[in-house]
Amino acid sequence: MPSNRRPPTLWICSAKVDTDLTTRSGTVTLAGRPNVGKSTLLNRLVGQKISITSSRAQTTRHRLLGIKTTEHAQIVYVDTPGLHTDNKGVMNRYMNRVATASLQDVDCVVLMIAASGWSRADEFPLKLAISPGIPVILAINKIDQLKDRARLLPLMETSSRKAGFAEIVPVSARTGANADDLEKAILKHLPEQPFLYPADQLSDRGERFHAAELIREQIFRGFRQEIPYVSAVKIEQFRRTKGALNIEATIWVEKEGQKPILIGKDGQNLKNIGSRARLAMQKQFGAKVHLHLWVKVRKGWSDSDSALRSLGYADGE
Ligand SMILES: Nc1nc2c(ncn2[C@@H]2O[C@H](COP(=O)(O)OP(=O)(O)OP(=O)(O)O)[C@@H](O)[C@H]2O)c(=O)[nH]1
Ligand SMILES: [Mg+2]
Repeated sequence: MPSNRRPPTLWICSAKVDTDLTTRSGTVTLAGRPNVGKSTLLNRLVGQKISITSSRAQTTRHRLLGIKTTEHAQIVYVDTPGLHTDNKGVMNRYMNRVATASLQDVDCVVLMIAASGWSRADEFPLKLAISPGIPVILAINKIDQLKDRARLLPLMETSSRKAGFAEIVPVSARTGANADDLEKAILKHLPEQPFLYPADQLSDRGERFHAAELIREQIFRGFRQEIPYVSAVKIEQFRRTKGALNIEATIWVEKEGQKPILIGKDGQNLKNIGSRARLAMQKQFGAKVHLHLWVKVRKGWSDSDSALRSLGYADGE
């Protein structure tokens, strides 16, 4: 009599799952004071421009993922706002909250200082980064700026006495020197598990977010004084037509008097921001971009919880 019982194929399936488990993956937060090079390092480690950078402190305002996937490993890097103790405004508190929350529930933290040495501003991030159970790698960044390489060894020794770092790795985010060593050090701390994100995913943010950030990057790079800190960008429209992207954005400032500074004589400053941001977008999105910018005033937006939320600065973002 024919049996309708299936052959026991279950063990074959199980063997396949076991092979998948030979991949490593995990989440790694890049933390440190403002301007130490976190976003530059994230872009370097991922090998793509994900996060905006500038020579001005407090460029990054959001938590942002940059995902590096190879055949056997996936490292999910978390870029964070620079941790700082000057906590006067609602925006500053928001940024510190985002950065502090990003230190929890991760597999590893990379705390960054500059090769010029420990400064007072590094103490606050150090205190927050050191938590029991999560390995902290110290990355000493900007070693390309060191005139005397002999100063690196004493700095590494002083650093090893500061805290129980899992490893101390000198690196240059700008030139890429030792970036591979840092990646190897990080990989040791990631668990063997399947990938957390699809292998072709680079970031957790969509194109609208990156478009707003690329405009903000030009504001940070183009102005010296207060303008970057009183500006927020909101994408009003993001439409794809016949292979081109049509993007409309508002740059919000806090006071009437800031508008003419941002716009410039004959609109030249705004034109520069627009054309540079447009080129950066074309590179990042791989499509032709038409960009229209407006400047508007929203009084004291950076000190208002509700204004911050409506401009995309909400907890968990
Ligand atoms: N010479 C040198 N400059 C670097 C290096 N890494 C970053 N920088 C520069 O340092 C400045 C700050 O870099 P960011 O990556 O924006 O710094 P950040 O830590 O993300 O700053 P916040 O977002 O403000 O917290 C930029 O001008 C970078 O080009 C490096 O390895 N060497
Ligand atoms: Mg940054």
